[in-house]
Parts: sequence; C-alpha cells; structure tokens
Amino acid sequence: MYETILYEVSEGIAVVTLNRPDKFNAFTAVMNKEITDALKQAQKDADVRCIVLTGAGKAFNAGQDLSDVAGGGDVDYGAFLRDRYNPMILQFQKTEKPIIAAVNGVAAGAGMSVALACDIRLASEKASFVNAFVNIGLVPDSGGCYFLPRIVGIGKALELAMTGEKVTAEEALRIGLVNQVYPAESFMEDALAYARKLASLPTKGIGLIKRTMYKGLEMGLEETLEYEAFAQEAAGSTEDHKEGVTAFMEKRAPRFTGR
Ligand code: T3D
Repeated sequence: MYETILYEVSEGIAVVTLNRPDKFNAFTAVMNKEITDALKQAQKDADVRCIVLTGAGKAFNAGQDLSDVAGGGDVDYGAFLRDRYNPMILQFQKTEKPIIAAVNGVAAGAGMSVALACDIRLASEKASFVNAFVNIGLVPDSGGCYFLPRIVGIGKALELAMTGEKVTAEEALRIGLVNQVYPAESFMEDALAYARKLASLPTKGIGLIKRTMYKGLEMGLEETLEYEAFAQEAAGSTEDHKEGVTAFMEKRAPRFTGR
C-alpha cells in the first residue's frame, strides 16, 4: 500500500500512477522511494510483463515539489539527488521489463527526466514537456543530461535545457521525444493497448534488448558485439525463443509466456 502512488497489476501490466493531482504530482521524498519500490516489485513479479507510468489528474509530473526546497540556499542539492533521485532513475534501468511513460499532461523538471528514463514515451495530445530546471537556475538532473541528448540530439537538447521552453505533444513527436501521440479522450485506452502488445511479447528477450541497447550506448563496436553474443546466448535459452521458432515452422502465431 502506497501513500503517493497507485500500483495496480492487470493483464500482465503494472500501472504506476503518480497520485498527488492537486500538486501536479510533484515529487516528494516518499514518492521517490515509492516509485523505486514499485519498480522493484514489478521486476520481481513474473506476472508483470510491461510497466506503465502515468499521472493522476491534469499533469504527468511537475518535478520536485518546490515547497520542499523553497529558499534554495539551505538545501544540499547534491545529497538530495544522491539520496532520492539517483537510486530511482537507476531502478528504471535495472528493471528488465519494458517501461512506458504514458504522459497524460505536463512533464516538467525531474518529471520530464523520468519520462526520458522510460523506454517508450506515449503522449496525450494534451501533454507537454518543460525542461524547467533553467527557470529556477538549476541544471537538468535525474538523468536529463544523459537521456535528452541521446534521444533528441545534442543541439535540440541544449536548446530545450537552456531555454526551458514548453514543447507541445505535436512538436515532441516531430523531434522524436515521444513515440506516439493519441487523442486525449482515449489516451489511457490507447496507452494500455500499446502496453498489452508489449506484454504479449518475449519478456526475457525484451529485457535483454533493453540491457544490451543501453549498454551499447556506452561501449565501442567490439565490446557491443561481444555483449550481443552474451545476450543472445541467454535469449536463445528461453522458452519464448523455442516457441517463436516452432510457431514460425508450424506457420501459426506464437504464444509467448514471458519465460
Ligand atoms: O532539490 C532539488 O530541487 C533538486 C531536484 C530538482 C528536480 C526538479 O524537478 S527541479 C524543477 C522543479 N519543477 C519546476 O520548476 C516546475 C514548476 N512548475 C511549473 O513550471 C509549472 O507549474 C508547470 C509548467 C509544471 C505547469 O504550468 P501550468 O501553468 O499548467 O500550471 P500552474 O498553474 O503553474 O501549476 C498548477 C498547480 O500546480 C499550482 O498550484 P495551485 O496554485 O493551483 O495551488 C502550482 O503551484 C502547482 N505546482 C506546479 N509545479 C509544482 C507545483 N507545486 C509544487 N511544486 C511544483 N514543482
């Protein structure tokens, strides 16, 4: 039972809903911990084959709750990030299942960084992204300086971080910041349909794709080739691999179980 988030599992999908709608779902210390815990729980649960992160109410997430840091000067921001945000962001990577950010409204500051740390971003046409850090004299954190240039390129990343300008859902799709935009009225249905599709695929293979591709961002070709060989050995020993090949040979649709 959580205080600041909702966690529900159904049809192979864990939906994590940030649940402080009157504060635009802004982060508190409790929320940072609860998200980390929910991701660990989803990783452990064999019934979960896809995770969807979304926000209650109008917003996805407005970043750090600024009422916690009002005054600024007395806050040890380094410690704040090391204790609260960095473990949470690392958990997104450690979770070897696909994570979808279902961005229902504005994603600002660390809320935008968290969306970037997800593997897939789906946006409502009412969503927007604000790299709000500069507006309060701060640097993008929570992985913002890592993910943003890798997703949209360094030129666009610097522009968004230096200006703090709002990016609409339409523009986000154009620059590759999101994968799909859906109508506001059907947004969660559309996002869950996307999640159901991912949840029906070979979960272990997808976990290995995630790990190998993120590692590949950090490695040269030779090391990546070696890691691919290692990952393929593991993927090749899964039941889903056998089922995929058998189904192909039998000319039928595969029935993947995530094992
Ligand atoms: O320790 C550290 O701080 C280091 C870690 C930093 C991580 C960070 O995330 S730093 C960046 C923090 N976030 C921001 O600076 C964003 C601040 N918010 C905004 O810029 C805007 O509110 C939005 C762009 C998100 C949305 O704009 P808009 O016009 O749609 O809504 P609004 O009227 O500004 O806000 C609606 C309500 O949400 C409002 O409350 P009220 O007046 O209706 O009672 C507003 O105060 C509240 N709200 C929005 N963002 C935050 C917030 N309350 C607390 N903290 C927030 N971050």
